[in-house]
Amino acid sequence: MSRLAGQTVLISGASSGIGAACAELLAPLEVRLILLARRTAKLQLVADRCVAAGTDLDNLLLVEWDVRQPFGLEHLPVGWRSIDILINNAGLSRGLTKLPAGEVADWEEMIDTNIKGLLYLTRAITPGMIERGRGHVVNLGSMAGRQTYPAGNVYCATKAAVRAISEGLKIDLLGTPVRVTNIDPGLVETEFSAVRFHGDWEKADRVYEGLTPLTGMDVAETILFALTRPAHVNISDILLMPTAQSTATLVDRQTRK
Ligand code: NDP
Ligand code: 8X3
Repeated sequence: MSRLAGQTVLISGASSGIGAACAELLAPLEVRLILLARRTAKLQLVADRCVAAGTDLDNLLLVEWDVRQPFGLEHLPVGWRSIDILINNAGLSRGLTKLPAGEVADWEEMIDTNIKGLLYLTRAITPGMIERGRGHVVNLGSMAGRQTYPAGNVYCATKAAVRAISEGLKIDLLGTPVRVTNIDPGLVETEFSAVRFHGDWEKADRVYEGLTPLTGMDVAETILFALTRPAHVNISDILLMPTAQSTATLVDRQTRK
């Protein structure tokens, strides 16, 4: 029996990339999975892969939701509201533009998704964790939250905010058994850069050109490690990056031919 058996896990941003990899990795571990995102067709594909990996259909709930909306448990069916693990993964960057030329709409989308979306889910779900005496919140920050890079301005700021929120939540949960983990990856090849460049996949591919980036599954495996430590162990903070990356801007592009 898996250490996580019987636990209910909500993954935001489960339709793609790191969130989808988390769903697939957790699928054979006898958990109940709530997969949340806006694109339901993509969520359905992830759900199909979870079923192929071993999840029972009864243990799978797909939720079409935009995290920029304030969230309440009433948006989940009765029977799915006792969440043990929250993976706050939904997030995005928009644009790579110097601040004086920045698009206000891009800033708002990043701030509303990466900061406020994470806060809404956390506010709705952590009181039940405290009440039931168990829970784990995993927040997807980024190396970008530790090191601001040129034209990264607002995206980097949102990820610095995630880091501060993770620290603050850990402090505020002291005296409860609820755990908090902040995960800061470097370059991960997902839809991330295509979203950043508003669908320009050629430009997106150039971000990962010449190096072997992390995969969504590399990050998911790291999250699983944190989730499966004994109850008295809180993995607070993880920075992981490709071997071919040293800082937000220092990358060796000779490693992938
Ligand atoms: P993807 O673009 O592949 O996945 C992003 C996910 O977030 C999608 O499932 C998307 O679903 C969801 N999402 C975005 N906006 C919303 C919204 N308003 N409401 C609900 N869901 C939303 O990127 P990644 O997997 O790479 O990104 C996952 C997280 O990891 C993000 O927080 C990102 O900042 C972070 N990260 C990524 C790194 C990278 O290099 N890729 C490195 C470090 C951190 P949908 O569009 O269907 O709603
Ligand atoms: C995503 C990593 O360096 O592309 O957070 O911003 S980076």
